[in-house]
Amino acid sequence: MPKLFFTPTSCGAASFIAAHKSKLIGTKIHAYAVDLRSHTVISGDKKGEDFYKFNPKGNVPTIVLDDGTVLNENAATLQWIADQTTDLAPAIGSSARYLLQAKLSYASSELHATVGGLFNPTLSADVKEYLHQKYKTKLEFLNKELEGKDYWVGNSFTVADSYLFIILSWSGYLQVDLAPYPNVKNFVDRIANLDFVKAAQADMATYK
Ligand SMILES: N[C@@H](CCC(=O)N[C@@H](CS)C(=O)NCC(=O)O)C(=O)O
Repeated sequence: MPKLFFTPTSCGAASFIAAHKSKLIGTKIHAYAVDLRSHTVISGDKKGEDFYKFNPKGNVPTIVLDDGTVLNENAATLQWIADQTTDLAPAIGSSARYLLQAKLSYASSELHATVGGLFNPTLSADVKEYLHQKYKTKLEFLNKELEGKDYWVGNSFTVADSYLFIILSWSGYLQVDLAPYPNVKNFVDRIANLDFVKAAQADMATYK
């Protein structure tokens, strides 16, 4: 069975939440929690193993397919998960599917890269301020994009929502107030309150 390596609050959680929603965890995907400080697997039959053994980059999400292929990068892992089922992404080849790919690329290369940088405790004040300003610009853009919308692409939850939700959920930890961006704040609150998201988060907490 393919293996998904994740942590409950990092971007790896986006893959877990999507896979859990579609009941893939335990049926088509075996999930393993990782400690990203020590790069060690901390759950299941791989507990205690060096995570670099599975992914030389040492980051999550990682999916190891049955043929040994190591899939990294949210844009790829999330689409692989979406393609194991029918309810997490628009059909392959449709305009909406390309839109989803564009959103995943934006989330990864622009949003995640900006917000992720703010977790570095050694940032100089200048760089920190630069990244905060950059994040504000992205939030202003997203606030317009999400106006009148429940989901980022189309009318139902997709893997793009899972990824966007996780990245935005780091705002509290980084002391970035989302109140000035009401459509963004409503998006985060709405996704956080979906039953299947709460169920996935509760399940992730049991992996130890
Ligand atoms: N470029 C990757 C970034 C993935 C990434 O930054 N993962 C973080 C967690 S959010 C991680 O595993 N960091 C630990 C490490 O790199 O050692 C993507 O777009 O998916």
